[in-house]
Amino acid sequence: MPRYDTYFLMKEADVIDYVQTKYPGHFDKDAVLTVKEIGDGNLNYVFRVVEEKTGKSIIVKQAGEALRISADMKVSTDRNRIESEILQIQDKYAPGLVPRIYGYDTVMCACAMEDLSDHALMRYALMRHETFPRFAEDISTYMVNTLLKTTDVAMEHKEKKAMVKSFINPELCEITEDLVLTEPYNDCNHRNNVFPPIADFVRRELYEDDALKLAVAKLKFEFMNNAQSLIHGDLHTGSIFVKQDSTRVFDPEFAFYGPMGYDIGNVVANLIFAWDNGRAAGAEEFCDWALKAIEETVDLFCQKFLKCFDECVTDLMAKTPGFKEFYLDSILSDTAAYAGTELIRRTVGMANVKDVTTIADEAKRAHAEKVNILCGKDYIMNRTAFKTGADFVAAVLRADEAAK
Ligand code: SR1
Ligand code: MG
Repeated sequence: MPRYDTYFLMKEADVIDYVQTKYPGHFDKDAVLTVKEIGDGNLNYVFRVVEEKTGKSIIVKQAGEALRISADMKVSTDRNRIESEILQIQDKYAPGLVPRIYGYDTVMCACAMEDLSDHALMRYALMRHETFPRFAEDISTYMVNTLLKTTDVAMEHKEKKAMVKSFINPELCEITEDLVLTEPYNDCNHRNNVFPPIADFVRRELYEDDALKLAVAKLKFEFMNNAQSLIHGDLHTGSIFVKQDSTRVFDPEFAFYGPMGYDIGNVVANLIFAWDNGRAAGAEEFCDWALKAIEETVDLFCQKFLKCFDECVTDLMAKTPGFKEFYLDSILSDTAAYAGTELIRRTVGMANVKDVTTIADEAKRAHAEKVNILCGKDYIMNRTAFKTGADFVAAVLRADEAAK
Protein backbone atom coordinates (compact mmCIF):
# COMPACT_ATOMS: atom_id res chain seq x y z
CA MET A 1 0.00 0.00 0.00
CA PRO A 2 1.38 3.44 -0.80
CA ARG A 3 2.04 5.58 2.27
CA TYR A 4 1.63 8.82 0.33
CA ASP A 5 5.12 10.00 1.28
CA THR A 6 6.05 10.63 -2.37
CA TYR A 7 3.90 12.52 -4.86
CA PHE A 8 2.13 10.59 -7.60
CA LEU A 9 -0.92 11.44 -9.68
CA MET A 10 -3.81 9.41 -8.29
CA LYS A 11 -6.23 7.39 -10.37
CA GLU A 12 -9.78 6.60 -9.25
CA ALA A 13 -8.55 3.24 -7.92
CA ASP A 14 -6.13 4.96 -5.50
CA VAL A 15 -8.49 7.46 -3.96
CA ILE A 16 -10.57 5.32 -1.57
CA ASP A 17 -7.47 4.07 0.20
CA TYR A 18 -6.09 7.62 0.22
CA VAL A 19 -9.22 8.97 1.90
CA GLN A 20 -9.37 6.15 4.45
CA THR A 21 -5.66 6.62 5.25
CA LYS A 22 -5.54 10.42 5.38
CA TYR A 23 -9.01 11.18 6.73
CA PRO A 24 -9.76 8.31 9.11
CA GLY A 25 -13.11 8.81 10.76
CA HIS A 26 -14.74 10.58 7.83
CA PHE A 27 -16.19 7.19 6.84
CA ASP A 28 -16.33 3.96 8.89
CA LYS A 29 -13.22 1.92 8.16
CA ASP A 30 -15.27 -0.89 6.57
CA ALA A 31 -17.62 1.46 4.66
CA VAL A 32 -18.42 0.49 1.08
CA LEU A 33 -17.25 3.44 -0.99
CA THR A 34 -17.39 4.37 -4.66
CA VAL A 35 -15.23 6.95 -6.43
CA LYS A 36 -15.56 8.94 -9.63
CA GLU A 37 -13.29 11.56 -11.22
CA ILE A 38 -15.56 14.55 -11.92
CA GLY A 39 -13.04 17.32 -12.73
CA ASP A 40 -14.26 19.71 -15.39
CA GLY A 41 -11.64 22.47 -15.26
CA ASN A 42 -8.48 23.00 -17.27
CA LEU A 43 -5.97 22.18 -14.54
CA ASN A 44 -6.77 19.60 -11.84
CA TYR A 45 -8.27 16.20 -10.99
CA VAL A 46 -11.34 16.11 -8.77
CA PHE A 47 -12.55 12.87 -7.20
CA ARG A 48 -15.89 12.35 -5.47
CA VAL A 49 -15.99 9.54 -2.92
CA VAL A 50 -19.44 8.41 -1.77
CA GLU A 51 -20.85 5.90 0.68
CA GLU A 52 -24.19 5.02 -0.93
CA LYS A 53 -25.64 3.54 2.26
CA THR A 54 -25.35 6.72 4.34
CA GLY A 55 -25.10 9.32 1.58
CA LYS A 56 -21.86 10.60 3.16
CA SER A 57 -19.32 11.93 0.69
CA ILE A 58 -16.07 13.87 0.31
CA ILE A 59 -14.22 15.60 -2.52
CA VAL A 60 -10.50 15.11 -3.11
CA LYS A 61 -8.87 17.58 -5.46
CA GLN A 62 -5.35 16.89 -6.68
CA ALA A 63 -3.04 19.12 -8.69
CA GLY A 64 -1.23 17.41 -11.55
CA GLU A 65 2.22 18.56 -12.66
CA ALA A 66 0.98 19.12 -16.22
CA LEU A 67 -2.28 20.93 -16.95
CA ARG A 68 -5.28 19.02 -18.26
CA ILE A 69 -5.85 21.59 -21.00
CA SER A 70 -2.31 21.13 -22.38
CA ALA A 71 0.32 18.52 -21.48
CA ASP A 72 3.03 21.02 -22.46
CA MET A 73 2.03 23.48 -19.75
CA LYS A 74 3.62 22.69 -16.38
CA VAL A 75 2.60 24.63 -13.27
CA SER A 76 3.74 24.28 -9.67
CA THR A 77 1.58 21.93 -7.62
CA ASP A 78 1.91 24.47 -4.77
CA ARG A 79 -1.32 25.89 -6.18
CA ASN A 80 -3.15 23.25 -4.14
CA ARG A 81 -1.72 24.68 -0.89
CA ILE A 82 -2.62 28.21 -1.97
CA GLU A 83 -6.17 27.13 -2.77
CA SER A 84 -6.66 25.26 0.52
CA GLU A 85 -5.25 28.04 2.69
CA ILE A 86 -7.24 30.70 0.91
CA LEU A 87 -10.50 28.80 1.23
CA GLN A 88 -9.85 28.56 4.97
CA ILE A 89 -9.20 32.31 5.17
CA GLN A 90 -12.27 33.09 3.06
CA ASP A 91 -14.43 30.86 5.25
CA LYS A 92 -13.65 33.32 8.07
CA TYR A 93 -14.36 36.45 6.02
CA ALA A 94 -17.33 35.11 4.04
CA PRO A 95 -18.76 32.20 6.05
CA GLY A 96 -21.20 29.98 4.17
CA LEU A 97 -20.04 31.24 0.78
CA VAL A 98 -17.09 28.85 0.18
CA PRO A 99 -16.72 25.06 0.61
CA ARG A 100 -15.33 23.74 3.91
CA ILE A 101 -11.78 22.40 3.69
CA TYR A 102 -11.15 19.22 5.72
CA GLY A 103 -7.40 19.22 5.19
CA TYR A 104 -4.61 19.37 2.62
CA ASP A 105 -1.56 17.36 1.91
CA THR A 106 1.55 19.14 0.66
CA VAL A 107 3.20 15.87 -0.46
CA MET A 108 0.35 14.59 -2.63
CA CYS A 109 -0.69 18.18 -3.48
CA ALA A 110 -4.26 17.21 -2.72
CA CYS A 111 -6.94 18.69 -0.52
CA ALA A 112 -10.16 17.21 0.83
CA MET A 113 -13.25 19.34 0.97
CA GLU A 114 -16.97 19.46 1.42
CA ASP A 115 -18.96 17.83 -1.38
CA LEU A 116 -21.31 20.38 -2.94
CA SER A 117 -22.99 17.98 -5.37
CA ASP A 118 -26.39 19.19 -4.24
CA HIS A 119 -25.44 22.45 -6.01
CA ALA A 120 -24.98 22.91 -9.78
CA LEU A 121 -21.94 24.33 -11.50
CA MET A 122 -23.15 27.84 -12.31
CA ARG A 123 -21.93 27.90 -15.93
CA TYR A 124 -23.92 24.80 -16.83
CA ALA A 125 -27.02 25.92 -14.92
CA LEU A 126 -26.89 29.24 -16.79
CA MET A 127 -26.52 27.37 -20.08
CA ARG A 128 -29.81 25.65 -19.18
CA HIS A 129 -31.18 29.19 -18.65
CA GLU A 130 -31.86 28.66 -14.97
CA THR A 131 -31.97 31.82 -12.85
CA PHE A 132 -30.67 32.37 -9.32
CA PRO A 133 -32.44 35.09 -7.32
CA ARG A 134 -29.83 35.12 -4.53
CA PHE A 135 -26.82 35.37 -6.76
CA ALA A 136 -26.20 39.15 -6.80
CA GLU A 137 -26.78 39.38 -3.05
CA ASP A 138 -24.40 36.49 -2.28
CA ILE A 139 -21.61 37.27 -4.73
CA SER A 140 -21.53 40.95 -3.68
CA THR A 141 -21.23 39.90 -0.03
CA TYR A 142 -18.50 37.40 -0.92
CA MET A 143 -16.54 40.02 -2.88
CA VAL A 144 -16.82 42.84 -0.35
CA ASN A 145 -15.85 40.59 2.54
CA THR A 146 -12.99 38.72 0.91
CA LEU A 147 -11.62 41.70 -1.01
CA LEU A 148 -12.01 44.79 1.18
CA LYS A 149 -11.10 42.98 4.41
CA THR A 150 -7.75 41.80 3.00
CA THR A 151 -6.58 45.30 1.97
CA ASP A 152 -4.31 47.78 3.75
CA VAL A 153 -7.47 49.76 4.48
CA ALA A 154 -8.61 47.10 6.94
CA MET A 155 -5.54 45.02 7.84
CA GLU A 156 -2.53 45.79 9.98
CA HIS A 157 0.06 46.61 7.32
CA LYS A 158 2.84 44.17 8.34
CA GLU A 159 0.30 41.37 8.61
CA LYS A 160 -0.99 42.24 5.15
CA LYS A 161 2.55 42.22 3.73
CA ALA A 162 3.08 38.76 5.22
CA MET A 163 -0.05 37.63 3.38
CA VAL A 164 1.26 39.14 0.13
CA LYS A 165 4.43 37.09 0.61
CA SER A 166 2.63 33.88 1.52
CA PHE A 167 0.30 34.02 -1.46
CA ILE A 168 2.75 35.00 -4.14
CA ASN A 169 1.63 32.80 -7.03
CA PRO A 170 4.03 33.51 -9.92
CA GLU A 171 3.23 30.58 -12.19
CA LEU A 172 -0.54 30.90 -12.12
CA CYS A 173 -0.22 34.68 -12.48
CA GLU A 174 1.96 34.11 -15.52
CA ILE A 175 -0.88 32.14 -17.13
CA THR A 176 -3.15 35.15 -16.67
CA GLU A 177 -0.48 37.59 -17.81
CA ASP A 178 -0.12 35.54 -21.03
CA LEU A 179 -3.62 34.21 -21.75
CA VAL A 180 -5.62 37.22 -20.59
CA LEU A 181 -3.35 40.23 -20.85
CA THR A 182 -1.07 39.51 -23.83
CA GLU A 183 -2.05 36.86 -26.39
CA PRO A 184 -5.59 38.02 -27.26
CA TYR A 185 -4.05 41.19 -28.75
CA ASN A 186 -1.34 39.65 -30.94
CA ASP A 187 -1.54 35.81 -30.94
CA CYS A 188 2.20 35.84 -30.18
CA ASN A 189 2.17 32.20 -29.07
CA HIS A 190 -0.05 31.00 -31.93
CA ARG A 191 -2.59 29.41 -29.66
CA ASN A 192 -5.55 31.78 -29.90
CA ASN A 193 -8.82 30.08 -30.85
CA VAL A 194 -10.50 32.47 -33.25
CA PHE A 195 -13.90 31.49 -34.70
CA PRO A 196 -13.13 31.57 -38.47
CA PRO A 197 -16.18 33.68 -39.52
CA ILE A 198 -14.90 36.58 -37.38
CA ALA A 199 -11.18 36.29 -38.19
CA ASP A 200 -11.10 39.61 -40.13
CA PHE A 201 -13.06 41.36 -37.38
CA VAL A 202 -10.58 40.10 -34.76
CA ARG A 203 -7.60 41.25 -36.79
CA ARG A 204 -9.07 44.72 -37.28
CA GLU A 205 -10.60 45.24 -33.82
CA LEU A 206 -7.85 43.63 -31.72
CA TYR A 207 -4.56 42.86 -33.46
CA GLU A 208 -4.46 46.20 -35.36
CA ASP A 209 -5.80 48.51 -32.65
CA ASP A 210 -2.75 50.20 -31.13
CA ALA A 211 -4.73 52.37 -28.69
CA LEU A 212 -6.37 49.24 -27.28
CA LYS A 213 -2.99 47.50 -26.96
CA LEU A 214 -1.61 50.45 -25.01
CA ALA A 215 -4.61 50.39 -22.65
CA VAL A 216 -4.21 46.63 -22.10
CA ALA A 217 -0.44 46.99 -21.57
CA LYS A 218 -1.25 49.41 -18.70
CA LEU A 219 -3.78 46.93 -17.30
CA LYS A 220 -1.21 44.12 -17.44
CA PHE A 221 1.23 46.09 -15.32
CA GLU A 222 -1.57 47.14 -12.95
CA PHE A 223 -2.42 43.43 -12.54
CA MET A 224 1.22 42.60 -11.81
CA ASN A 225 1.96 45.49 -9.47
CA ASN A 226 -1.16 46.51 -7.56
CA ALA A 227 -1.08 44.26 -4.48
CA GLN A 228 -4.42 45.64 -3.33
CA SER A 229 -6.24 42.64 -1.92
CA LEU A 230 -6.28 38.85 -1.79
CA ILE A 231 -8.22 38.18 -4.98
CA HIS A 232 -9.71 34.87 -6.16
CA GLY A 233 -7.98 35.41 -9.49
CA ASP A 234 -10.30 33.27 -11.66
CA LEU A 235 -13.82 34.18 -10.56
CA HIS A 236 -15.78 32.87 -13.54
CA THR A 237 -19.05 30.93 -13.43
CA GLY A 238 -17.12 27.63 -13.56
CA SER A 239 -15.69 28.57 -10.14
CA ILE A 240 -19.11 28.98 -8.55
CA PHE A 241 -21.63 26.41 -7.35
CA VAL A 242 -25.25 27.49 -7.07
CA LYS A 243 -28.66 26.38 -6.02
CA GLN A 244 -31.74 28.48 -5.44
CA ASP A 245 -30.88 29.30 -1.83
CA SER A 246 -27.09 29.02 -1.83
CA THR A 247 -23.97 30.28 -3.63
CA ARG A 248 -20.48 28.86 -3.01
CA VAL A 249 -17.28 30.11 -4.60
CA PHE A 250 -14.48 27.56 -5.01
CA ASP A 251 -11.28 26.94 -6.96
CA PRO A 252 -9.20 30.00 -5.92
CA GLU A 253 -5.93 28.49 -7.14
CA PHE A 254 -5.12 31.65 -9.14
CA ALA A 255 -5.39 33.73 -5.96
CA PHE A 256 -2.74 36.32 -5.12
CA TYR A 257 -2.58 39.93 -3.99
CA GLY A 258 -3.88 41.87 -6.98
CA PRO A 259 -6.44 44.49 -8.02
CA MET A 260 -9.90 43.63 -6.70
CA GLY A 261 -11.56 44.87 -9.90
CA TYR A 262 -10.13 41.77 -11.56
CA ASP A 263 -12.54 39.55 -9.61
CA ILE A 264 -15.57 41.82 -9.98
CA GLY A 265 -14.88 42.26 -13.70
CA ASN A 266 -14.69 38.49 -14.17
CA VAL A 267 -18.16 38.08 -12.64
CA VAL A 268 -19.61 40.78 -14.92
CA ALA A 269 -18.03 39.29 -18.05
CA ASN A 270 -19.16 35.75 -17.29
CA LEU A 271 -22.75 36.91 -16.79
CA ILE A 272 -22.47 38.46 -20.25
CA PHE A 273 -21.41 35.08 -21.68
CA ALA A 274 -24.54 33.59 -20.10
CA TRP A 275 -26.57 36.41 -21.68
CA ASP A 276 -24.94 35.65 -25.09
CA ASN A 277 -26.13 32.08 -24.79
CA GLY A 278 -29.65 33.04 -23.74
CA ARG A 279 -29.87 35.61 -26.53
CA ALA A 280 -28.91 33.06 -29.18
CA ALA A 281 -31.59 30.72 -27.82
CA GLY A 282 -34.27 33.44 -27.64
CA ALA A 283 -34.55 32.95 -23.85
CA GLU A 284 -35.80 36.45 -23.10
CA GLU A 285 -36.68 36.08 -19.43
CA PHE A 286 -33.32 34.54 -18.75
CA CYS A 287 -31.56 37.39 -20.58
CA ASP A 288 -33.47 39.97 -18.54
CA TRP A 289 -32.39 38.15 -15.37
CA ALA A 290 -28.73 38.04 -16.51
CA LEU A 291 -28.65 41.80 -17.16
CA LYS A 292 -30.42 42.47 -13.85
CA ALA A 293 -27.86 40.26 -12.11
CA ILE A 294 -25.03 42.36 -13.58
CA GLU A 295 -26.71 45.58 -12.50
CA GLU A 296 -27.47 44.35 -8.98
CA THR A 297 -24.04 42.77 -8.49
CA VAL A 298 -22.30 46.08 -9.22
CA ASP A 299 -24.76 48.23 -7.26
CA LEU A 300 -24.87 45.92 -4.23
CA PHE A 301 -21.09 45.71 -4.27
CA CYS A 302 -20.88 49.53 -4.11
CA GLN A 303 -23.48 49.83 -1.31
CA LYS A 304 -21.93 47.08 0.81
CA PHE A 305 -18.41 48.32 0.12
CA LEU A 306 -19.17 51.80 1.46
CA LYS A 307 -20.81 50.36 4.58
CA CYS A 308 -18.09 47.79 5.19
CA PHE A 309 -15.39 50.43 4.65
CA ASP A 310 -16.75 52.47 7.59
CA GLU A 311 -16.95 49.36 9.76
CA CYS A 312 -13.51 47.93 9.04
CA VAL A 313 -11.23 50.84 8.12
CA THR A 314 -8.18 50.92 10.40
CA ASP A 315 -5.71 53.11 8.48
CA LEU A 316 -5.84 56.71 9.72
CA MET A 317 -5.28 58.30 6.30
CA ALA A 318 -7.87 56.03 4.68
CA LYS A 319 -10.41 57.64 7.06
CA THR A 320 -9.86 61.03 5.40
CA PRO A 321 -13.19 62.29 4.01
CA GLY A 322 -13.41 61.58 0.28
CA PHE A 323 -10.91 58.72 0.31
CA LYS A 324 -13.40 55.85 0.31
CA GLU A 325 -15.28 57.36 -2.66
CA PHE A 326 -11.98 57.83 -4.51
CA TYR A 327 -10.99 54.24 -3.72
CA LEU A 328 -14.35 52.82 -4.87
CA ASP A 329 -14.13 54.86 -8.08
CA SER A 330 -10.76 53.30 -8.91
CA ILE A 331 -12.17 49.82 -8.19
CA LEU A 332 -15.11 50.42 -10.54
CA SER A 333 -12.77 51.61 -13.25
CA ASP A 334 -10.64 48.45 -12.79
CA THR A 335 -13.83 46.36 -12.78
CA ALA A 336 -14.85 47.71 -16.18
CA ALA A 337 -11.37 47.27 -17.63
CA TYR A 338 -10.91 43.67 -16.43
CA ALA A 339 -14.47 42.76 -17.45
CA GLY A 340 -13.27 43.91 -20.87
CA THR A 341 -10.12 41.79 -20.86
CA GLU A 342 -12.11 38.71 -19.73
CA LEU A 343 -14.73 39.27 -22.46
CA ILE A 344 -12.03 39.47 -25.11
CA ARG A 345 -9.76 36.66 -23.93
CA ARG A 346 -12.58 34.10 -23.53
CA THR A 347 -13.72 34.98 -27.07
CA VAL A 348 -10.42 34.82 -28.97
CA GLY A 349 -7.84 33.37 -26.55
CA MET A 350 -6.78 29.84 -25.71
CA ALA A 351 -9.40 29.14 -23.02
CA ASN A 352 -12.89 29.76 -24.40
CA VAL A 353 -16.24 29.35 -22.65
CA LYS A 354 -18.90 26.80 -23.51
CA ASP A 355 -21.71 29.38 -23.14
CA VAL A 356 -20.47 30.83 -26.45
CA THR A 357 -18.73 27.93 -28.22
CA THR A 358 -21.87 25.75 -27.99
CA ILE A 359 -24.02 28.27 -29.88
CA ALA A 360 -24.71 26.04 -32.89
CA ASP A 361 -25.97 28.67 -35.35
CA GLU A 362 -22.88 30.18 -37.00
CA ALA A 363 -24.35 33.67 -37.51
CA LYS A 364 -25.63 33.85 -33.93
CA ARG A 365 -22.30 32.74 -32.53
CA ALA A 366 -20.47 35.28 -34.70
CA HIS A 367 -22.84 37.97 -33.43
CA ALA A 368 -22.28 36.95 -29.79
CA GLU A 369 -18.51 37.03 -30.25
CA LYS A 370 -18.61 40.48 -31.86
CA VAL A 371 -20.76 41.73 -28.96
CA ASN A 372 -18.17 40.42 -26.49
CA ILE A 373 -15.30 42.11 -28.31
CA LEU A 374 -17.07 45.45 -28.80
CA CYS A 375 -18.39 45.51 -25.24
CA GLY A 376 -14.95 44.51 -23.95
CA LYS A 377 -13.31 47.36 -25.86
CA ASP A 378 -15.88 49.84 -24.54
CA TYR A 379 -15.19 48.69 -20.95
CA ILE A 380 -11.42 49.01 -21.45
CA MET A 381 -11.25 52.25 -23.41
CA ASN A 382 -13.91 54.10 -21.37
CA ARG A 383 -13.17 52.46 -18.02
CA THR A 384 -13.61 55.59 -15.91
CA ALA A 385 -17.17 56.14 -17.20
CA PHE A 386 -18.65 53.02 -15.50
CA LYS A 387 -20.06 54.12 -12.14
CA THR A 388 -23.28 52.12 -11.71
CA GLY A 389 -24.72 48.74 -12.59
CA ALA A 390 -26.89 50.41 -15.22
CA ASP A 391 -23.74 51.80 -16.91
CA PHE A 392 -22.34 48.26 -17.22
CA VAL A 393 -25.61 46.94 -18.69
CA ALA A 394 -25.94 49.84 -21.15
CA ALA A 395 -22.58 48.87 -22.70
CA VAL A 396 -23.87 45.35 -23.45
CA LEU A 397 -26.92 46.74 -25.23
CA ARG A 398 -24.77 49.26 -27.16
CA ALA A 399 -22.48 46.46 -28.32
CA ASP A 400 -25.47 44.34 -29.31
CA GLU A 401 -26.70 47.17 -31.59
CA ALA A 402 -23.22 47.91 -32.98
CA ALA A 403 -22.55 44.25 -33.82
CA LYS A 404 -25.65 43.96 -36.04
C1 SR1 B 1 -4.13 27.02 -18.94
S1 SR1 B 1 -5.43 27.33 -17.87
C2 SR1 B 1 -6.61 28.19 -18.81
C3 SR1 B 1 -7.58 28.94 -18.01
O1 SR1 B 1 -8.27 28.07 -17.13
C4 SR1 B 1 -8.33 28.63 -15.83
O2 SR1 B 1 -9.58 28.47 -15.29
C5 SR1 B 1 -7.95 30.08 -16.00
O3 SR1 B 1 -9.06 30.88 -16.35
C6 SR1 B 1 -6.98 30.00 -17.11
O4 SR1 B 1 -6.76 31.22 -17.77
MG1 MG C 1 -10.41 26.80 -12.22
